[in-house]
Amino acid sequence: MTKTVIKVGGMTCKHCVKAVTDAVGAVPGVEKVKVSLRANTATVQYDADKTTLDAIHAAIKEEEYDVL
Ligand SMILES: [Cu+2]
Repeated sequence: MTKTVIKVGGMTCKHCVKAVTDAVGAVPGVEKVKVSLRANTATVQYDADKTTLDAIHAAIKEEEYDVL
C-alpha cells in the first residue's frame, strides 16, 4: 500500500472536502482518503498495482480543484 499527501488548492468549505473525498475515493485502487480543509491536503492510501498518482490527480482536477 502506498500512502501519499497531495496538496489541493481551491477548497473553501465542507462541500469541497466532500467533493474531493468522493472523487478520490471513487478511483479504483484507492483504499482510504482523508481530506483536510485547514491543511489543504488529501492524504491518500492506494494500491499502486491498481492505480497511479496521475489518476488520483486527474480525479481531483475533474472536480475543478488544483493539485499543487
Ligand atoms: Cu466548498
